[in-house]
Amino acid sequence: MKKILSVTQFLLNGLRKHENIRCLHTGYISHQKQFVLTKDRYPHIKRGNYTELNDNHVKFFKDLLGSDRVLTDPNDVQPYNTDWIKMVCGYSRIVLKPKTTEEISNILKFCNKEKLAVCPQGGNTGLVGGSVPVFDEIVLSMSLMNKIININELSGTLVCEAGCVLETLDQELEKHNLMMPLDLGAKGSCQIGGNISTNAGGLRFLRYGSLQGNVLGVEVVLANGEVLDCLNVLKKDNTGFHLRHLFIGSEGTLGIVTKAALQCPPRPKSIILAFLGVEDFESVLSTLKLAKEQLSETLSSCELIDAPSLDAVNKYLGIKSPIDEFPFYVLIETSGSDVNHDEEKLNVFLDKAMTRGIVIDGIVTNEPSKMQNIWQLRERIAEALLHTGAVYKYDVSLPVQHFYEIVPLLQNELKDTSATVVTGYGHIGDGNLHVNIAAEEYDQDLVNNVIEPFVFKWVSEKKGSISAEHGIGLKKTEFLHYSKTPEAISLMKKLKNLFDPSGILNPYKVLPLH
Ligand code: FAD
Ligand code: 2HG
Ligand code: ZN
Repeated sequence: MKKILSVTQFLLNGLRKHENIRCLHTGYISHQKQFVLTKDRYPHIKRGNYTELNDNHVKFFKDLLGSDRVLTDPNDVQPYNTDWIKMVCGYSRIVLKPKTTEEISNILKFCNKEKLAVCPQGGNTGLVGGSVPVFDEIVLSMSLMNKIININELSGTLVCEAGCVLETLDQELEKHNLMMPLDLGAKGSCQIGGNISTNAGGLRFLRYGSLQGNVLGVEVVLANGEVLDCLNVLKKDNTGFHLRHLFIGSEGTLGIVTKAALQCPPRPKSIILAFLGVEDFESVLSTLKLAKEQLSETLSSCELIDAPSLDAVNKYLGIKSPIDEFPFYVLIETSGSDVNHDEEKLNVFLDKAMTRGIVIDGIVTNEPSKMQNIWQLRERIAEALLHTGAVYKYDVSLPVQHFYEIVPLLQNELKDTSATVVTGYGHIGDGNLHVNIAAEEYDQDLVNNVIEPFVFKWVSEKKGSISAEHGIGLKKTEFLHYSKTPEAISLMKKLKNLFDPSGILNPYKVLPLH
């Protein structure tokens, strides 16, 4: 058995390597980065009173899973310690890769008894620092829990293990003329268990609604190892408390999602995509309103891209816009069962939008490869902005009339600082704005003293939410009070204590420290 290294030895071994920024579409982009450990970046967070990993613990895990599913080599463990945007970095020394619910149950029973902290990890595409350890928590990787259990064409339901990758599930469902009720830029890496644990929104929320609505049932392993079977596949079931909802969006703090049942809509036979250029934000709002009125049941997505976001995709990924430059671009997708009917509706919408001068230019296509190219302009903004060096991300819900106001305000507020670009884009059809602030280097003082006080105060004054879809994770725990009352936070803490009295599941995440 390999000896457990000291923290310093471990860090040196693991972090010495060149780091790669994970690229969801094209593999890996080589990009050397300086690591800062979370414990140094957030010094106010203190390690909890958890047991440190020792050789006996490692032996137990190896006996349970076999040596090949227990990673302890620092080079193997390192990718699990760092998040997708390379802003948080723990120093876990071990990654466990269970294949069954029973193995997870035995792992948690043991960890609970030994008071070993655990960080559940899916595809590690989370954007709020929830998916990686803060200190030396054991990483519980769900990647090998990747079996599809059942697809029922008649009822339109899917039952699968939590580690299935979203895109793989969608590809399998396609064979049955069904689709996943959610889609997001990270689909090639994120897992359904991670999606459920973050209650991910995405690009078709407007049409299919939230995972709270689409997840029919879950199987969960609780902190003490108990298996909670709520793997219902019925669409209607009002038998008391809806326990599954507690695990949807609780970011691995209440239990490990091991299996899930989802309702899956029929795959549309006709999809049409329009990419439109508009002159000002007023016209963006008018486009959205008109699209809802005219396209009604066929509208399946309405997304906003501002000029700085499109510039970043062009500059860093070399993807060109198919139309001239505009301050804003609106992407409208329709899906239905009859291409003539859908086209007719879209033509009426476009005709009205152009005649009224709301939309100035645009292209429309139903060719799959062209649609894919256009989607890349939207889906790869997050990836493009990573090339700037450092990105501060805010994911807010706002009343739609205030949707973009914060972007010019921030551009002004940050004009004499190290921030180089402030962009706003996102799911305008759902009132969910992504504000991304890019800089060459990360500056914690700028974040603590300028950006966060400004963003969170402004959003709460406008009665928005400080997290529309990415969650609270590690990064927003101290701002939860902007979106939840003291009574709600107190009840959340009581629930956490009920489910996980030793606090071993994803500590330091979601709930405020005090
Ligand atoms: P991870 O990142 O591994 O984990 C996320 C959280 O869930 C962590 O707290 C982790 O501990 C917990 N967790 C993971 N698996 C389990 C499990 N089985 N049981 C219990 N807890 C678990 N989010 C959106 O909502 N909408 C978007 O449009 C969107 N687009 C994105 C685009 C890109 C390019 C990227 C990088 C991210 C995007 N995200 C988006 C953010 C992210 O939340 C989602 O990618 C996804 O839901 C996370 O899934 P994951 O498997 O990667 O989970
Ligand atoms: C998206 O909609 C994702 O592209 C990522 O939610 C947003 O990186 C971001 O801020
Ligand atoms: Zn999003």
